[in-house]
Amino acid sequence: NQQCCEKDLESAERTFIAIKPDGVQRKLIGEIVARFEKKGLKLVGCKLIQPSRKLAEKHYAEHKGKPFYEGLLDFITSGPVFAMVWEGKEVVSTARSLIGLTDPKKSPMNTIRGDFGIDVGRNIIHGSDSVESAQREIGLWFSKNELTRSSVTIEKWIYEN
Ligand code: IDP
Repeated sequence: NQQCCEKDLESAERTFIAIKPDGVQRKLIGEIVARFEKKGLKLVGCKLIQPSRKLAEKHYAEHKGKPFYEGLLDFITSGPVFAMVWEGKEVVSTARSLIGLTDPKKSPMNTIRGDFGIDVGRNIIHGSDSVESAQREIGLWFSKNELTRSSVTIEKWIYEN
């Protein structure tokens, strides 16, 4: 019924995913979006955006002071990023499984980084590492009116309850 679905939409877990400039330049947007869709996750917002230095600094604030920090900011601001918000049951950890490990060389095959990356500084994609980070990052990259709310009729074929 309507009430139950409205409540489900309010509480559904969301994560922030960004295809980094290397993934965009290498034409991997379609391949990556396909993997998330086929897993059963729901896309609730997306845009191609070249982030400002300020946005990149906020996004990667936890890494400030690390040796790779400045290079990471140069890289993430170097071209368009395909920013997305995905929704689903335990979507934060599910998305991290699809993405793989930080270092593509150590990341298993059949993960996005394992299949498409070699260097840690060119690892194709970002995914929030916790529900709290996801909320913070979604707020940084998207305004509320850029995100959609809809129930998808195939959900009963993906989730048991
Ligand atoms: P994550 O993206 O898998 O969550 P984090 O440790 O949060 O990994 O690091 C953020 C990003 O910083 C990585 O995705 C990678 O692009 C970059 N990075 C992390 N460690 C290194 C490094 O040792 N050298 C170069 N870049 C790094």
